[in-house]
Amino acid sequence: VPAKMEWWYRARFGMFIHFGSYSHLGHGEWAFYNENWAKAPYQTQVSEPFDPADFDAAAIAELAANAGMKYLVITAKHHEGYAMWDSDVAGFTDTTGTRQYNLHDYSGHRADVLAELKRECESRGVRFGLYYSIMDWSHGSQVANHTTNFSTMTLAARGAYIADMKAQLRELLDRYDPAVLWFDGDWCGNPATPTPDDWWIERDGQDLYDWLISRKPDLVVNERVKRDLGLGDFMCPEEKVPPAPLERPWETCVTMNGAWGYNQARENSYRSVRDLLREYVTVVSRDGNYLLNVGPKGDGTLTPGTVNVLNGFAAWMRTYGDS
Ligand code: JFZ
Repeated sequence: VPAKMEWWYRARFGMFIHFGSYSHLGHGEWAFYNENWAKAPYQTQVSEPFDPADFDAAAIAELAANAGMKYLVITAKHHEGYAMWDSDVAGFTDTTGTRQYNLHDYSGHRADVLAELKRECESRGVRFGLYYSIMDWSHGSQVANHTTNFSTMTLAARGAYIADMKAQLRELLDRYDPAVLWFDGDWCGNPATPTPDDWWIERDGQDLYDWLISRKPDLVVNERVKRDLGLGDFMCPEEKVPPAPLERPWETCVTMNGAWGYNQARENSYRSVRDLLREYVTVVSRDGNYLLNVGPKGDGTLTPGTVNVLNGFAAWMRTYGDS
């Protein structure tokens, strides 16, 4: 693997965290979409009460480190567009256009949870990464049909959106210096029958990757910087374990209980520690990385099921893991 990925390749095991203003709804990270996001008052009803007052970065980092996780990727922004940092990029306001749609300006939460978590991770030798959704249901260019449908955007609208997105990514790189940027949310509905006009899909993905690397040469980026085109530094099959090593470095991301964002209905559906450990060992035996997801509740606390799994990995690692 390229020199910049040596640490990532040896790490093998990371923690994924889906945490955002959807978390206090308890319906997973697509709660906004399912609750008909386009209704403006909805945003106020839903995001206002989000207050991760009990988010304990040290406790989370400690559980990750003890479980043998060598890196962590947390949602800086998921599809609904709520930024988990104090973003100043004008284009990302709430649907009424009056406030920046983020943890600081919209919900009035003072703490910088991403900075806290980065500090607690790195002091324990756990590298810090960020998930960023290319789709943003709050951005003016998309809120109408609350999905990124680049194929229906005008060239000007797409250019403006990409400029806003790069401005937010610049904030994340400058303020949190992430080791990994994990993208999702496609550039469009991937037009079913691409036309010669769709040449831009690949160009924008490659352009974004090149722009990121020019700013941070050792940044590790997943292929979903533009999905299915083999871009980025590693492949990310989701909830799937390939039968054999893949042609490029790869990482599979999995949930403990079928939910990425906290979903109250899945609280009795955790996979056993044994099952998850077997999957972890299988992934590593096929030369892959294993990104195991945690979905904190709205107040920032972890569920008992989550803590049980992480402690189970820690017990196994004490016996079989490498230091
Ligand atoms: C995406 C998100 O929509 C989801 O909310 C979560 O963040 C997950 C990690 O990523 O969901 C996907 C993305 C890609 C595939 C499936 C679900 N895929 O390629 O099969």
